[in-house]
Amino acid sequence: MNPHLNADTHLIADSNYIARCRRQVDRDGALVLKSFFTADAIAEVIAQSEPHEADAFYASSTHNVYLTPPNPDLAADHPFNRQIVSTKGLIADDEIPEDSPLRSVYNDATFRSFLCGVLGIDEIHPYADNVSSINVHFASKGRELGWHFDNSSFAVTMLLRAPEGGGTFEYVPAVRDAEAGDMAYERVASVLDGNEPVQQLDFEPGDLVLFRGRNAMHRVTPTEGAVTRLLVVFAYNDEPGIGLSDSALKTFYGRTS
Ligand SMILES: O=C(O)CCC(=O)C(=O)O
Ligand SMILES: [Fe+2]
Repeated sequence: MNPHLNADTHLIADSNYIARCRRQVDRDGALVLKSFFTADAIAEVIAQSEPHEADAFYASSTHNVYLTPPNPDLAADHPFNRQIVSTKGLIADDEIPEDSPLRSVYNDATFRSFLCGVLGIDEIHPYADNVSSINVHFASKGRELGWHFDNSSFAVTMLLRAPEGGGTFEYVPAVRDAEAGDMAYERVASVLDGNEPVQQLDFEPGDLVLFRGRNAMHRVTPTEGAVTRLLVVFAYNDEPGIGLSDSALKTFYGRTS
């Protein structure tokens, strides 16, 4: 069993436990497993990550909620083109040390088959590029992640350090059905204009969060206070050989390799 996980409370190899987690993700679109990572693992990852805050990449541009380039045939204030500000920074997979507990968990066969079982997928693979698989996000005072839909159907995250205030994960479930090609322009505008009720997902450092972010619109509010919010994102694909395009790499990482 992986030494960085609290295996006695989270029976990730147990089929009943997996089935229970799966029912919850299917019902809520999200699952929070409290204290999934050990306190030692969190402390070690913070110690390895903090010195890299100065090297973090901060995208200088804005984005739409779909994380795609704008469509010049539509008006600037069309929901497809409305520009969102995100100011958080990140360090990429190739900046995460080989001996990081994050790599040990990301690559763990039992953890991967747990994710497959919970998400109802047959296969799970890392990204084929060298930056996307494991990322650490930094949000110091005033920095935020604006409203968006994820490109991937699911996200796996772990908070390393909570800020004093702000840094709240807010979402509106089932805004669209991306698989059916639904762009949900009216509802997107309504969320951006603050006219939809918003839910909050509460999680603490060390909790594992699974979230279906392709159809739920979500954001993280600006950090308040002097403590930087630190969060890990584990990104996977359900097919092998998928990497981000050079233009996406430039946008999200500021470099292509
Ligand atoms: O920071 C978070 O809690 C969520 C991150 C997120 O939504 C993303 O990376 O797409
Ligand atoms: Fe997201």
